[in-house]
Amino acid sequence: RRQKLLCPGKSSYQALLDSVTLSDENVKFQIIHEENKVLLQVEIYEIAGNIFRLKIDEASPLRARYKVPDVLIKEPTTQRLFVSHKEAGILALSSVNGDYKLRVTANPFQVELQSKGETVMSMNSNGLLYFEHLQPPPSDRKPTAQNEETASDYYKEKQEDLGLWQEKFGSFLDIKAHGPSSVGVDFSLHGYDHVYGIPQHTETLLLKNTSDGDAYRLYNLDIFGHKIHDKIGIYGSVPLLLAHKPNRTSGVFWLNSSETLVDISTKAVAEHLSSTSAAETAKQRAVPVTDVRWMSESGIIDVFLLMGPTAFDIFKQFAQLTGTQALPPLFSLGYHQCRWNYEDEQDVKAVDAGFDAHDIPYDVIWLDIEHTDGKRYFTWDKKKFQNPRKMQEHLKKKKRKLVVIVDPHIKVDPTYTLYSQAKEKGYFVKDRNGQDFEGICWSGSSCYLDFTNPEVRKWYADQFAFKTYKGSTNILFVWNDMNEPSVFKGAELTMQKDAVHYNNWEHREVHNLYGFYQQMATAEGLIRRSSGKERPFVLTRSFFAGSQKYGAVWTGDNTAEWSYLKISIPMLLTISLAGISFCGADVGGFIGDPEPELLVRWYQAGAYQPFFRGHSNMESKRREPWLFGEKNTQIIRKAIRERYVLLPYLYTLFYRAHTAAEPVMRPLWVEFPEKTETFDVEYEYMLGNALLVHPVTEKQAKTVSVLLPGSEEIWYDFRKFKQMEDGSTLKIPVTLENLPVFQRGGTVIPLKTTVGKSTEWMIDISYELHVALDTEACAVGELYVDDGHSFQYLHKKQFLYRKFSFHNNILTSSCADESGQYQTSCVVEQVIVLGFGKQPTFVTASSKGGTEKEVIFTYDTKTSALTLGNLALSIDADWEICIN
Ligand code: MIG
Repeated sequence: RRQKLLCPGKSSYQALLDSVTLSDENVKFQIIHEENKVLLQVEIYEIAGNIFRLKIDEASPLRARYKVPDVLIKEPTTQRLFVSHKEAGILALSSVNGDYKLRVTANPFQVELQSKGETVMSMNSNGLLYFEHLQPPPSDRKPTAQNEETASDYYKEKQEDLGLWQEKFGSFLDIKAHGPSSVGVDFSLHGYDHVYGIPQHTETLLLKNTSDGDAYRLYNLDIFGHKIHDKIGIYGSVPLLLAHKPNRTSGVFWLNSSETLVDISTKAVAEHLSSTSAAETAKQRAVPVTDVRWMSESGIIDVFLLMGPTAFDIFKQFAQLTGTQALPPLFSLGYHQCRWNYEDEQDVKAVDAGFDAHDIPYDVIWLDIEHTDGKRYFTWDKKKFQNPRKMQEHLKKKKRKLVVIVDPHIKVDPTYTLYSQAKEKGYFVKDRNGQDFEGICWSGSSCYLDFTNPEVRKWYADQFAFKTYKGSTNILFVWNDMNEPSVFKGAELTMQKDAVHYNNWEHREVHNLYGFYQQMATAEGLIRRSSGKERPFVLTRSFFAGSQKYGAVWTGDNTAEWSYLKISIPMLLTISLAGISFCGADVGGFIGDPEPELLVRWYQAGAYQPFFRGHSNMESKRREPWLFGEKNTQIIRKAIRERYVLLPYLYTLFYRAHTAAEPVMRPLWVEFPEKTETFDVEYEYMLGNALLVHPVTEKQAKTVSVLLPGSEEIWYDFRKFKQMEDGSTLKIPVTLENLPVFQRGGTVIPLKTTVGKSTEWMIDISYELHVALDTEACAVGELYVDDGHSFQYLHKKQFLYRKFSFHNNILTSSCADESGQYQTSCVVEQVIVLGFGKQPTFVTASSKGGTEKEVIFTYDTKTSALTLGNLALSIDADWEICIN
């Protein structure tokens, strides 16, 4: 509210350019507010890799302000900025290579960032910088005799209106120990009218103008039955915004973990021309500008300007700061079967057997909160789960895994070791009076572990040791829920902002980081229980920038309605753009009961999304895939099997996400950055660079309109292999059986030739390559293989990274990374070349150093698909197939 009182106009801040100091690290100067005369320190950094960082803090604050720790993976490497020009009121800085210019204007204070002469962004150009300096609490102020009364009256009034020192939220009173401390500023993104990112909202991919409504809110909340098309924050947040135009993508990363609002407005302005002769002025065009105003309740201004210039550069830049996606264990890319709750050991066994009986592959069965002894996490319900180890041994024999839920609230119960230990060690978040904060959650009266404390995280991680976590085995993995944190009977069902964490920071400062820290500690615990050998799998509901390092996220409690299936696509794309590739939505919809058609459609969509889990609420009817009649079972089986066949491609994409920060699931515009018609497409997407997926999200759809972008592209039906007609938007007929998926010409997709009961049953199954030719009759693709579960790929370089390329009618398999080695007897059994011009006369295959052999082939003249069979070419060897 206080930030919002400030309207666009001339800023009251002035830069004191006499105070400029330059070092290898940064450029520093002070700015002053005209009225309150408080000095702020500005620091500008250039970070290697086309990133600029701008920090604004008080020059001498009453006490230190919160600076988000642990999100940046390291202190960024800075480069020296140079003063390229100085005149009265202007400081012009230049990057080492001269590509970037920063122009600081003194009065009013503004910063403009240019790349090779093009103004890309500016800061405070609307004058919305507003930085509340810390003040002594009112009682400490020494009123002078004359102003005593008026001052306190004034104070009271202001206070009530604007919540300076305390605020009421329903029956909850938030006492702000350190008073007002909000920060905010505006950025103008020049030439942009498409902006994306800042998850998590149930909103469109393209961010909307907020001028006549609510701002996008970043405040992690557990909102049961949340609505669609709402800008209220749910569960997780990543304060990264991307802006895109045909020749450039930029990013703004606002590193602040307190409640944050983002206002967006796009307008057209006259093109900014440096020389303004009459002739040129006449030529001026209207160009768009998007203004993005960030406002946070607390902390400092610490913002990273990611200069791209491509979307893939932005992903790399963000990953350079916050890390890349953890490489998931292969099993976690399989299908997950969850429910609140699988009741007991018999139920688990029966569901597990059901998958075999119905010939449906799956990897993981999940246990929700009811598996515990009275919601005491790390324990088991003694009646329902009498022998959890035995149950896990059973699953292990079937080469499957178990995931159990571990929430952050700890039941107040002195006989519960976790509680009594944490209590004794002082590991809980405190209330404003210094007592352990008590809230209500699943376990009744509960305390909340203070994960912001590194010692608590270490202790928590130790709880996952096999010896400590009774009944756990090495096939047990973890799910962190309720970690916004969710506090029943708390303001907005979360923790009071005046609760107190480690080092005396108020909850308001760290709120959006709470879930991030729990997942960090959990992942650490799973790594440590295996003495550093095994990759963890941890699913979290709440997240922040950097959560990708620790595992997967899901979109929380969606509803079993068509509109939620539909919105899950832009929601997952947005999360993916924000660095978190491993994401998914509850298949079927958590709340309610999907009609069978919706369930089927959801399985088909989920099979082509990064994290694939069926889940349902306690009140929902049972929903195992075989409960909806033979026909639906068969279609769901087919969808899940397609997922398993696709795993080599998906795993390779995750390797790219892990090593090169490329999102697994990506909006079309990322792959087709110059095709403006893709910029707002959100109901279809690319899986890697090769597959275009268009889930069916309409009831009883007979056709779907699919945009196949790029006039110079060739697209193929992924299953029928035939080339699609030209023309960018096609009406594709659909039946319940099929989900429209297309392979892009110029790509090679590695698949498995068949499926097994789970990923572990599939290790030795041979591969199949789908080589889709482009207009030049070329294609390239990759395959990444390792043991699928350990860190040996990292420590011992035990992996295979292969490259396939098709050129001049020769398909070659070569090594894409000589540093990796991995023993496997797996072979490529079959190759299908899509869009092959004519029936070949003969085909030969030869391994490097081996003999040439003739290859059996079939050619389909209708589809132009050439199938090469019985190849038996090792995946770890170099070979060639020549088609004559
Ligand atoms: O408020 O643990 O989003 O997946 O099944 C409900 C029970 C608490 C919310 C999660 C949901 C989970 C449920 N939890």
